[in-house]
Amino acid sequence: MKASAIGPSNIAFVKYWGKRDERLILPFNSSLSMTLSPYTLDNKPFHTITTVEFSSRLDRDSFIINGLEQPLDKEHNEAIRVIEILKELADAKEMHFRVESFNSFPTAAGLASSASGISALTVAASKALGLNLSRKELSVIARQGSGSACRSITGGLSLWHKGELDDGSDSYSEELISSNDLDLVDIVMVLSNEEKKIKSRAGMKTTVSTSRLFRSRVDIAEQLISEILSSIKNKDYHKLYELIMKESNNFHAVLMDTYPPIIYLSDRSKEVIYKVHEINKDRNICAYTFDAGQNPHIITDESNLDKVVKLISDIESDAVYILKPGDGAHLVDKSLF
Ligand code: 2P0
Repeated sequence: MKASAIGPSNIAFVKYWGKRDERLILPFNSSLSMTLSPYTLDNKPFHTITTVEFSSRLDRDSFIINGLEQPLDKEHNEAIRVIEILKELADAKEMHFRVESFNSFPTAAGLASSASGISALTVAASKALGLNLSRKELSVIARQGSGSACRSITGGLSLWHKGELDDGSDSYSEELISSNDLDLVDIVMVLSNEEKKIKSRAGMKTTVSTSRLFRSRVDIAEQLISEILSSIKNKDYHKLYELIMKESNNFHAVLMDTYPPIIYLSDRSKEVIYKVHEINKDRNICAYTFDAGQNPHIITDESNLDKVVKLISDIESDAVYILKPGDGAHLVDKSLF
């Protein structure tokens, strides 16, 4: 009863921020993201790989990330929640687990490590327990570990339907356009490996209870998603990049409107914003978008990739990862133990 899976990261074009149900992780608004390839263009790994074993012979639960045993406390309840749900489904409550996970990109720097980690865990653990779940079912379970993880269960352009039902069964991610049919690229610039000061989970809770601007974000989300989808389908990249940048700016404005304010962008992030607008002065050929961290994702398309890479090369950064769209979390043969 052992299986391994790779979980990819994803970058949201319309972001998730704020829960209408904290326990089931049900969002106020639907969100739209691009799942990222697990390897960069120059073949560097950019994903989480996780091996899970369940056995009644194990005498305790253990959870190892990047070689370090983790305390099984509140800090890691996202993973434990997913395991508990799956054990209950498989009627395997008495079994202990061993989980080993390896993250190949900087964690907690706003690079969606919970999305890759929880999606890999959900796929590996369900297989290890002998469950044969659909993408939709896997997505509903991953969501209950960490919201954005449900979007890494599916690939390409994925829409997390916010859903209406109280039990969350209609709040899941759906792949709208497969990775092969998207010619977008994400250039991830690591300006800093520093851990963010405010975790997303706590931050979004404060936003919901204190920000007056938050409501307007929720009100425009569905409309924005359909505009972004049309611009992708029509290959109207000039429009797409404008919509992506405006959405990122709106998100960070709502963070600033949170009380006390949440400020993820650094002076260096702002330099990137100005630089991108300079690059785009005649026509938009790329967009910046920032998650809960200072590191920019520069979105462009294959025809403009070389040009954009060259134009941003004078911005100092610790690392640059160029990622195409990829598939959702999937099983692999390789095992970590
Ligand atoms: C997103 N983020 O849509 C947004 C943009 C961060 C900024 O989803 O509490 O780690 O585990 O559901 O999924 C980060 O939130 O939060 C996130 P939980 P999660 O990608």
